[in-house]
Formats: sequence, C-alpha cells, structure tokens
Amino acid sequence: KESQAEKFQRQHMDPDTSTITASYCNEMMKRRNMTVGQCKPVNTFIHEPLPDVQAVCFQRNVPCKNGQPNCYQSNSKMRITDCRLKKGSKYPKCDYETQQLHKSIIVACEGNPYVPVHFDGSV
Ligand code: T3P
Repeated sequence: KESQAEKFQRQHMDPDTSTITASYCNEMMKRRNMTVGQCKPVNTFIHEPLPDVQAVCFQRNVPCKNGQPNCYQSNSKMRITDCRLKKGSKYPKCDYETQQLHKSIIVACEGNPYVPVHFDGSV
C-alpha cells in the first residue's frame, strides 16, 4: 500500500521538468492519478530536488491551516506549479489552469523519518 510519504511524492514532486507548458497540469494531474473518481480541485507540483523538499521539515515551524502544529515553511523560494481546476470543468473532463510560481512552500511532516506528507500552501 502507498504510504503517506509516497503519496506526497506522487502528488507534489516533479523535480526534473524544466519547461512547463500550458497543458502541463492536464497531463500531470491525470498521469499522477488525481483525476480518478473526481477532479482534485487544487494541486501544487514542486520542481526542486527531493532532499531539498524533505529538508523543509527541519525549517521554520508554522501552524497548519487546520490548526495542527506540524507544518514547516521553506527558508527559500522554490519553483512550483499550481494546478487549479477551471470553472465549468466537469468530471471526467478535468481541465486545469497551469500557473508557474516562485514561492516559499508550507508542508506538513510526520513519521520517523520525519518527512512531508501534505502540502499546506505557498506564501
Ligand atoms: P494533500 O493533503 O494530499 O497534499 O488542501 C487539500 C489538498 O489541496 C491538499 O492535498 C493539498 C492541496 N493543495 C495544494 O496542493 N496546493 C495549494 O496551494 C493548496 C492550498 C492546497
């Protein structure tokens, strides 16, 4: 079974893509199985090496949006792509807007090893 850490990597890690096209989110949301059963409304991909993203668990501790205490904000801005379901897009035709951004990420971390398990947002 997929662990929470593996799920985070499937949903949020894409270190090796350098050129992001307008169809990036439509392709990636499907390829990473986020358009099964429903269209996931919002999802962020991170274009940085996995160790750099895992290191965020040991950076600035901030409260999570849900009030839990185990969220962390990256010291550095990271290359990310936000995928947002377009207005009017209806399952199973999941049509996403692709937006490249350079922002600090906030992730929730759990476990031993202490690794990212949820993407809380970007600032
Ligand atoms: P997950 O917990 O699987 O990482 O908040 C609900 C989901 O939306 C959550 O999924 C994370 C995702 N999300 C992003 O990927 N980027 C964002 O900027 C925000 C706000 C949410």
